[in-house]
Amino acid sequence: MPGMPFRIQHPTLYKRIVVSHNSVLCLGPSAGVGPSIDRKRVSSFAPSIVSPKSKTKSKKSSASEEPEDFQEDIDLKAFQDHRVNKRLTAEEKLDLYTLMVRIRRFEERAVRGYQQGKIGGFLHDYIGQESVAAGSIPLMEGEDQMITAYRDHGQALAVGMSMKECMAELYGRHTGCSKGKGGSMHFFAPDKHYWGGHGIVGGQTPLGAGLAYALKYRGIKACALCFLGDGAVNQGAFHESLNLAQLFELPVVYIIENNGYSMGTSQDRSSTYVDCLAKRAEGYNMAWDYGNGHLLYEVRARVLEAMERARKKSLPTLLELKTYRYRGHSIADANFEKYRTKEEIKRIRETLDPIMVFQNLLIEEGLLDEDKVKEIDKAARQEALEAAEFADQSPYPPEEEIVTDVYWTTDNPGKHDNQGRIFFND
Ligand SMILES: Cc1ncc(C[n+]2csc(CCOP(=O)(O)OP(=O)(O)O)c2C)c(N)n1
Ligand SMILES: [Mg+2]
Repeated sequence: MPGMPFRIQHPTLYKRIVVSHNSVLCLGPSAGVGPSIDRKRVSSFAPSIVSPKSKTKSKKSSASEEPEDFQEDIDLKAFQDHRVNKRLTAEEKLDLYTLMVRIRRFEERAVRGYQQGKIGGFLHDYIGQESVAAGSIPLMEGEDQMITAYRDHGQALAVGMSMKECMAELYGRHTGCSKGKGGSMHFFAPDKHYWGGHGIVGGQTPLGAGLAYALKYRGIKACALCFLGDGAVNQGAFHESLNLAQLFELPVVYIIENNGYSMGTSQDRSSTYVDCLAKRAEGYNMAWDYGNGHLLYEVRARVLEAMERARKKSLPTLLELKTYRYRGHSIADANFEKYRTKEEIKRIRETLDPIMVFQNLLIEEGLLDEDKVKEIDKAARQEALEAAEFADQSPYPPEEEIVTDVYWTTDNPGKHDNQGRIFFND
């Protein structure tokens, strides 16, 4: 609320100038506008200073241009010593690595199913972005909740949904997590505090505020994670959500998974911004942060700080994590090398692949070796294969189910009046 100190984190991923460890650079709103800024501290664990990438209006870029975002000197070990990572046991670290490998092998198997004509509709894969789900979701505890957009498979596996129920959903089978009626974009598992899977760009952002509102209303100390893409930041609903989240001081963490593209449109062509997208939070007097989403340790550190702000102080945060998708917007996007260069994709794969980076760190930490890497990979491939076989052999939803699970009130007659009264007359 007014007067609240900001916690400002300068973009740390691209155009990095390493000056010294733990030195920081603060940014405030343009001189003369905006509320006062606490310039004392960015973050005790910020590894380096970065030079600002100032930009006030959109610039057209074509696939032939050298993207300015990807020429860096990145500290791949950043945040290794942050308390949230230091407290991890060897087993837990291996679990996080395994989760990323499982997500990738699941997605690859799903792509194959799509190409074989076994999966209809859309299929948006998460390959390249695994560290965001694996770095954030396992930090959920107690009554924490989460919600995301249609690129939802990684988060689903991260909350503990099985490959079988996820793959069956992709195949449109009744054994799927949404009974085969949701498909790729509409995974659901409320019992695991996973509230979807939403196909309308930005549509999940007011719902994310709603989850946080419900927690606060009921006096529960927990937070809601709400993931969105870089393309969703220009939706009106998102800005209404930010306004209400700060106004009501809701315990919500908005995580922009900035993979650089909205379908075939680059961030530069679709958004005006200064430095980064998360800085828009200043317009709502909201805390914000920005980081390298390729690095699992960094994701954990930044997400934890935002979750603690939500849980302990009931305050929202807008956190942007820079990430990348290697394949097309969906598997039907055959032109994914047309709106960006092959070199760009290759460079990210070779230098920042989240699984490769974490694998190297764990090898260095003495927790992984070649045999263990192969073993984890083999198990993940086998699990994905078995999930595809399970999906293939599962039945389609019965005809009579075509009208169920559309409106909650139709499936639960008589209960809606009750719900309404509880909410509005309390
Ligand atoms: C309200 C709305 N407008 C347009 C679309 C079509 N659409 C689907 S995905 C997408 C791009 C979103 O990109 P981004 O938010 O960056 O997510 P990403 O696909 O990169 O994960 C668009 C425009 C939609 N689903 N909903
Ligand atoms: Mg995007």
